[in-house]
Amino acid sequence: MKLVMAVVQDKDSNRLSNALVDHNFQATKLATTGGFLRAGNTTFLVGTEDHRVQKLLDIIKDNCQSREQMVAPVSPMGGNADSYVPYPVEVSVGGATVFVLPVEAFHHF
Ligand code: 2BA
Repeated sequence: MKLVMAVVQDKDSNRLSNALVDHNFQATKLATTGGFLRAGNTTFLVGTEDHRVQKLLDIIKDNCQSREQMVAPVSPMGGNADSYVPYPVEVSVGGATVFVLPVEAFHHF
């Protein structure tokens, strides 16, 4: 068994939830925050059998798109002014950042 953790953009979260239900994957959604943009994103936890992992990755890939996002400059107050970028920078976010972890035990009481 594997635990798949997928960080996706909030905009894709409902579509992905629906697709997972349609394909009989059980998931838990966590409201999370990206460490770089400090904006909300959604992390899905999905436990599944090894032979269904590829199908799950395909569903995530099909339902999460990559988007350009502007990063507003953050004041260097008290920090290092050398790395301060005084203008907005565009970064490409997503579609999804996915981790696949082995599961040692699974209990459903
Ligand atoms: P954030 O940390 O808010 O990052 C948003 C986007 O900003 C990233 O998109 C990437 O394009 C850019 N970015 C992140 N750190 C950067 C840096 N130090 N310098 C320049 N650009 C940077 P994604 O790579 O698609 O990541 C989307 C979200 O997935 C991340 O949101 C974070 O919540 C999660 N994530 C990505 N890689 C991760 C990792 N190795 N471990 C845990 N979470 C991760």
